[in-house]
Amino acid sequence: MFNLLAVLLMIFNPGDDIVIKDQWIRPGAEKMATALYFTLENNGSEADTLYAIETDIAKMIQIHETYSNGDVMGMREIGEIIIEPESSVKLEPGGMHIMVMRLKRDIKIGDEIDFTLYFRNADKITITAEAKN
Ligand SMILES: [Cu+2]
Repeated sequence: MFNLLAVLLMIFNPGDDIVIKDQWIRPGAEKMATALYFTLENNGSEADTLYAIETDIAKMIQIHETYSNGDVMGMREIGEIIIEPESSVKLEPGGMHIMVMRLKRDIKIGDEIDFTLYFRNADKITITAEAKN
């Protein structure tokens, strides 16, 4: 019975298929915007999707990508990030990032800011990002 339970837990526990690492946030000023970066690792056998992020530090938060169209560079909102099985996705300057907008207070170098990331399969994962340049 206990063995069966253990097996069921192994099958149904979302576990640590999704790992978030190397998270950091740029410093920013109250009412302005800044960006959060991290690497998403999917060690599971199914794709997962990051679809929302929450934080107490900002009034608005979006998943962004950077694009170039001829000479024009810009960024735009993408609704979600899909992480294929056995692969990783890196959010970095000049690429995908989490846009943290309308800050409620200044973020200074060394500050540690909490974020909650929501995934379709892995449910929610909380991370702490240190502010640095
Ligand atoms: Cu952006």
